[in-house]
Amino acid sequence: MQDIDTTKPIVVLTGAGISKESGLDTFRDADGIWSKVRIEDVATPEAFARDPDRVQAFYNARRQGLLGANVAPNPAHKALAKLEQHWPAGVLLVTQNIDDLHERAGSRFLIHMHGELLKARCSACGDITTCQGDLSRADRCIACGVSGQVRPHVVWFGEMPLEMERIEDALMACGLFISIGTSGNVYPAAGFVETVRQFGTGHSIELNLEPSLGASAFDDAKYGPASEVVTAYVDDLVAQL
Ligand code: BV8
Repeated sequence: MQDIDTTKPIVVLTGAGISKESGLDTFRDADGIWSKVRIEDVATPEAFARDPDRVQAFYNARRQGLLGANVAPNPAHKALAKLEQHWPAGVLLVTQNIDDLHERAGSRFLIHMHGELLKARCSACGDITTCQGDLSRADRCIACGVSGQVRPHVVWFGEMPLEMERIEDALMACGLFISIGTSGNVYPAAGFVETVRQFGTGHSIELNLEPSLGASAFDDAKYGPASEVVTAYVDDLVAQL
């Protein structure tokens, strides 16, 4: 176990792989979401302008799936909440995921850089509200009263991810960068490890089912299901304190 500077904060990046054992599909595994529907048809602003009903239906189905009885945080989500409680210099959890499993597991210092499935946003006034039901073009914004402009509060391809400046500052200041359950396909998240290497001083490790596209950029790696690998790694980190 590499000695990690316990006086510096940790930055964690998660992707769809951490939620797989909770029953949520990933994107690029063989049975993943993008094997069933095209990004261009459901996850771009152009798709929403062209066919809003189809895009709303895609996110409505995922929202109801997330709220289903059999979807709950797994040991990997819980291990990250435990790390946040114990690490003296703090943990910033940056997730590409739009589910709320990190919150349900107890993580508090969290950035959803690609938005949140359980929130809606008005394109007319920017108002953000919680959303547990279905969205449709008939919805009217409660803040500005405009209808037909309420969309999922989700970052689509071609849109700027959220809180990038705060994330980059944290990457440069951290003593440890942990990337979990992400294939390294999607930027700018896939470039975070390079930010740490070039501008930071942190040790970087990938915890994944298999090597990601960016595997060679990491100082270290452990492969296996997140519920096992993340739990074991967090236990080792906390044992150093
Ligand atoms: C932007 C929300 C610019 C929607 C998503 C270079 C630089 C900058 C941009 C680009 C660039 N090159 C290309 C781009 C454009 C694009 C991009 O990256 N395209 C890719 C496809 C090439 N990026 C963008 O458009 C981004 N925006 O750059 O804006 C800009 C600048 C100025 C002004 C305006 C704009 C926005 C990207 C965000 C898109 N939204 N999600 C939704 O969820 O529906 S991305 C989507 O992919 C999800 O968020 C997902 O999380 C994310 C990444 O996927 P992963 O999480 O990695 O999931 P994946 O299935 O791929 O992998 C799962 C991994 O888990 C696998 O490795 C697997 O082995 C592992 N695993 C499986 N089971 C387990 C496991 N691991 C552990 N345990 C297990 N049990």
